[in-house]
Amino acid sequence: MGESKVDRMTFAFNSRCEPGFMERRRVMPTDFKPMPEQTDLDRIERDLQFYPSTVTDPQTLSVEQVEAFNRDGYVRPVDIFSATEITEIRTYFDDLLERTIAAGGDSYSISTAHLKHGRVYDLLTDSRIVACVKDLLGENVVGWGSHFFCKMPHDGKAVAWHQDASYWPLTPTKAVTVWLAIDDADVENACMRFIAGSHHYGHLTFRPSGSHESNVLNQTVENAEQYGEPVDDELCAGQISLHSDLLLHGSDANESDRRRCGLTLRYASVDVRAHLGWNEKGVIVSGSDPDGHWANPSRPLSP
Ligand SMILES: O=C(O)CCC(=O)C(=O)O
Repeated sequence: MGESKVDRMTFAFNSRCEPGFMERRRVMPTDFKPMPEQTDLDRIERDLQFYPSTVTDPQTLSVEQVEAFNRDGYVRPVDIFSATEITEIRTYFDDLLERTIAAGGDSYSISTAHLKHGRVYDLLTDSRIVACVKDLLGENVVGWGSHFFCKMPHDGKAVAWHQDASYWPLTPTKAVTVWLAIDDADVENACMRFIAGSHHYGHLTFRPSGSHESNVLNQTVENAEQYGEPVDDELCAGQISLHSDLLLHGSDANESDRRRCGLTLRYASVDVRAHLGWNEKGVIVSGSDPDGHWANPSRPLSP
């Protein structure tokens, strides 16, 4: 499950309207696996320690929320979309899910969606969401990930306790996940759970998940409660939470009759370096990228 497709750059020559004019256009790779091989990750020297937010004059979050992020590793809940807006987003997602399932995918397989779907790119770059992220990461921010975690009723899938940074070929750990509730998410339909303060422990030991765990991902941190208090990330549709890439989190299987869909949007400070070609995913959503490390792809045309 490597990133070989990503590492192989492909280029196409497209003719333009003017006779005899050939434009050299780069074809952006879009087929990234959410979980690189462990052997590939092990080859990368990563700095996996918590970098607290240094923002002292947040413009959208409060000073207390920034302090809470530094102390607890998360901020929640934050109102973003109105009922009308999130209903439109849900209708869009329902259609995308239908198309995905018809093409052989499932409710967890829509990832790196901002490179394929213009509507998801719009969510990644939404100014209200980015404003919150900037208050944690500072002015220069790249949005590089988008993955729907859609728990269908009784689908039996859990997300074992894990740290996002453990999966990612990024260094240093200055990344934040925004979890946007597409559906209402509560204890009954298996909302995400955090272990408050667990981001202060650095990179924690994990084991590969066993098949009996029906884990959506593939790492499990044992005895998570030893690192802090579990917190239910209950959100109304249209709200977000934001969590550090080192915070332990996960979710149980959805035993209810209600769907629970969330869209994870991943951001990092632009000084974070991406390996395995992941810099190709990064859209500059605020400020600038002085080193030009991130590819900053444009909005995809397809819905
Ligand atoms: O949606 C969930 O239950 C888990 C999401 C998650 O693991 C993540 O944001 O990395």
